[in-house]
Amino acid sequence: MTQTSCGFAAIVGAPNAGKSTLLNRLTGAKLSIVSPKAQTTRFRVLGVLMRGLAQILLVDTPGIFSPKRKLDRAMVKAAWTGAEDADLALLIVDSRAGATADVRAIAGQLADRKRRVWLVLNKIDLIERQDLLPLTAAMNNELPAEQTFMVSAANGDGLDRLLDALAKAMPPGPHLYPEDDLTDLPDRLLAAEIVREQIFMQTHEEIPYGATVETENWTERPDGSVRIEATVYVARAGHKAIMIGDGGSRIKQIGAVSRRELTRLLERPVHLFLNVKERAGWDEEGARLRAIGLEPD
Ligand SMILES: Nc1nc2c(ncn2[C@@H]2O[C@H](COP(=O)(O)OP(=O)(O)OP(=O)(O)O)[C@@H](O)[C@H]2O)c(=O)[nH]1
Ligand SMILES: [Mg+2]
Repeated sequence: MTQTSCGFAAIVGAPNAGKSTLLNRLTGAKLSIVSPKAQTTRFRVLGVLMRGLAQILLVDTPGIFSPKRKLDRAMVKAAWTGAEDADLALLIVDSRAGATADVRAIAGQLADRKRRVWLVLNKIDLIERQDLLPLTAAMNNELPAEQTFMVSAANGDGLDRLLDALAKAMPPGPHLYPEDDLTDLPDRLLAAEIVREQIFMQTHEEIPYGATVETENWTERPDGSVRIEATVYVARAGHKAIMIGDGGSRIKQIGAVSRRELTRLLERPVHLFLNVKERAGWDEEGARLRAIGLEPD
């Protein structure tokens, strides 16, 4: 008799390694936001993946770094909880950045925690093949990885092999999610994340790190469209002016691109209203962190 299998694989690593890109590419869906800036992801994002009879539950996590603010501590805690709760941790390494001190430290901690770890060297499209061997050796010095994969989450290289291996590694058992589910991310949170992605793309320096987005109102309209109201909280008065831009140009542009993206993802017309509010210290405020699914300390 054929048997189903199901398990969790957590995608962990330093900020900017390509974890969210990998989740999106493997699931073929936009579940987790991506930007060229570090510390884009703030909470765990689940992707449900079917491969034959195997259900692979992939968990994207925030990058692991030295946390300072309550927000940062909750992000890093969410990453480690993701790794702890999983059957397997995929340690994603940016091949171009190499075996940095930060990556070595994460590897050391995974080894100490005695997690099953697979090493995934990402962004191989950016480096010479001959540089991969020394990197593999350096990383395997830090932790005993069961397997090593060399991939490009951006162009898909090497991902078939990774998927086959993941499917094989899932423990026998019933599927935990319906087969056509893609994620457990609520639409309200997805909408807030899409806006936050545009903030990461369109603002710079400390602005994106000092901002959070919450969906305040969600109204399905009789004509099949949806009206979404979201608040962008910024940490300082100066940030508010930059977020809004000259004559409202910046927030308009953030709204325009977000609306287009949400129309595509939700497959219906979207009316998006963004309101920017100054809220000093939101990043130390339990309620703001819980609003995005984090567990503050
Ligand atoms: N060239 C190339 N770029 C990649 C690849 N994977 C990811 N990127 C880029 O790397 C940047 C960071 O990608 P993310 O997926 O946001 O990285 P992350 O690890 O989720 O980052 P945090 O959420 O901040 O921890 C983005 O600009 C991606 O487009 C890859 O395989 N090749
Ligand atoms: Mg990410």
